Amino acid sequence: TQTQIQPQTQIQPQTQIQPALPPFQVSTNRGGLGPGHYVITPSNHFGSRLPDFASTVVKKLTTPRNGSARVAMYLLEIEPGGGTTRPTGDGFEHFLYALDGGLSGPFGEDAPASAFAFLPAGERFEVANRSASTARLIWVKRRYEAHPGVPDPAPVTGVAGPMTATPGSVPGVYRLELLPAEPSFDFAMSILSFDPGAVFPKVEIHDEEHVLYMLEGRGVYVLDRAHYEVGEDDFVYMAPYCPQYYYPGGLSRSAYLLYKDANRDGF
Ligand code: UGY
Ligand code: MN
Repeated sequence: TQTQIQPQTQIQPQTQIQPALPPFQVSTNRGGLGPGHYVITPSNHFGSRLPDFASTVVKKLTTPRNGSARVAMYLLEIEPGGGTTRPTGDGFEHFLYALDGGLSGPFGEDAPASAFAFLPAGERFEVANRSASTARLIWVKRRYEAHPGVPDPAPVTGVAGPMTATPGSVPGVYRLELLPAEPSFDFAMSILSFDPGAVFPKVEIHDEEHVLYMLEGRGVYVLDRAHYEVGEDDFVYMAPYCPQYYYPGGLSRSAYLLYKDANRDGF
């Protein structure tokens, strides 16, 4: 069975405030590494290739080689005509999120930006770019952690539509869950979005690991004792128990895609 995620509460689209802030300077290194965290910006990217992909530049934002991660996040830049050369993904569970439209894959043919798909462990996927421009895909991959008595999760596809408000969330902070909140799933994928000036309710310190990809806007991420200016297309890794706080900044809404391991006790 296939679960279709539907947005519930519509948030009013925000009026565009002009002028926009200037883009970050590519030559300015905002990236960095500290206790339990690192930040990678587009100016820090270094492209790799993977054997099951043709005409695709791979940015390995995190893998278990970082020492603590139990997850990988890749940014794939798939050129026109590029994509998988064979069904890929053997033995892992996967979450795919299209940053640009035009890709064909488990989320559908010629899918719009923000289409996504979850594939349970054991399923493989193919992806192709039949459009005329390069299209980017976020790929999250991890080993499934089964739990006795809990059924394995089913595939999920959807398109992350307008933001939905989570009951109990603070004013100006919205959270859209992309996967069902069921114990079958050993991770959550969410889109957190923030009105400018919204207050993140606390400095969090928790067992769960995060990988984060900035989808829009800008702000300041506090990781342990360090402050990082972050904006669209930046990546953040947070190890278990890394103190974390976000100051939404800029003149428009900011949003990020967030991975969090869930529903397991950490052993
Ligand atoms: O759910 C979370 O742990 C989330 N609030 N953390 C974060 O955005 N850094
Ligand atoms: Mn957190």
